[in-house]
Amino acid sequence: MSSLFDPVQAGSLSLANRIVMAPLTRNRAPQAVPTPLMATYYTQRASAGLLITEATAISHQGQGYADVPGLYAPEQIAGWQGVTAAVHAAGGKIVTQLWHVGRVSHTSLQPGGGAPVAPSAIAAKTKTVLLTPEGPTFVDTSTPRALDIGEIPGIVDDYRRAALAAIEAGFDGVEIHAANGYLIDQFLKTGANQRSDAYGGTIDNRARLLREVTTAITGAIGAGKVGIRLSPVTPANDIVDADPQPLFDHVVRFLAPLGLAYVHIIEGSTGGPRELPDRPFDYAALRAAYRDAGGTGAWMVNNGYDLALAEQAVTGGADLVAFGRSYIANPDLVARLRAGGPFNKADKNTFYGGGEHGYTDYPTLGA
Ligand code: 8OZ
Repeated sequence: MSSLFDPVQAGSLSLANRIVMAPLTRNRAPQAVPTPLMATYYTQRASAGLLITEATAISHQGQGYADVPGLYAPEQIAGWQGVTAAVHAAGGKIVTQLWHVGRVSHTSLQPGGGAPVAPSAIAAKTKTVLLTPEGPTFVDTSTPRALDIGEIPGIVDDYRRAALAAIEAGFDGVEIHAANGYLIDQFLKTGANQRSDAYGGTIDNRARLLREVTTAITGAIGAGKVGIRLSPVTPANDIVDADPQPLFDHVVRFLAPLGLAYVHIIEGSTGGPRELPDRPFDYAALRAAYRDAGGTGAWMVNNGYDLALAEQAVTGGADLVAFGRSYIANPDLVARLRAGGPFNKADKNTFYGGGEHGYTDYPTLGA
């Protein structure tokens, strides 16, 4: 029987164990350029089977928060090269999470101070983070404008170019961020998508952007280097779908034959409850649909896992378990899980923005 500490193959990625550092937004990349401090942070965590970077904007338009990194300009690629080289020197594997926020943005972060873009002109009742001299400040997101259908090929191409930039930057692969109420999830779900063209209405139409982005990226860098993150029922960023089970059944049946490295599922409410009474979802059925359709990628689960729950998931057939807040506070999480603890507690006050404190100064075992 597999254990959390056994090696596993995920597409072209040979991973030393099944413990994954989940993508975590930390807002420490001024001008969207990754820094040497970020290289230190990721390298401290390189004993994970896989590191997934914080969400990384594929374009200026795709950015929705202050000081999150990008992957569309030469200086950003150079910054990421510093990160990947250091992680690889420490024996780690690292993919980057490709991100377009869609409507979850603010005019002050958009090119020319324009409105954020979305499937439909419906504002998300959610906040974004701007950094002020007083520190991180949460503000309402701006009302978006609906994308013209003629703009969508350009966005798909931004994803493709960002995937190529990721390879140039030395990443082992990419994760498509199709979760948490950002652009791809906005297209998928009825709460944000009221289009009447080929990108709205039916499940097939609402999943079109996801299919186009995935196809463009796998065509550019090879499916074995590509993972995707989905969150069928999270209410994060004010997203909702009227009937998520058939929607995500469609999505995983599309993904199955592609030969992806992995499918990454957020169970329940991102960073919150794993079960939502008003949003039931059958994750076992979702995995069965993926396998039934021939999907051979690793199945990665996430949200609120501790050691016992993670071991239980792996025993039950999950291939990888992603840890978020535990990875903020425990750079040596693999060693701590092996030892059965103890675990440092993450300090919420230093999640978003700032410097070394609460970032690279969490102690390792025995330190
Ligand atoms: C927390 C703060 C800002 C962004 C996500 C990228 O939820 C995020 C995010 C999380 O996927």
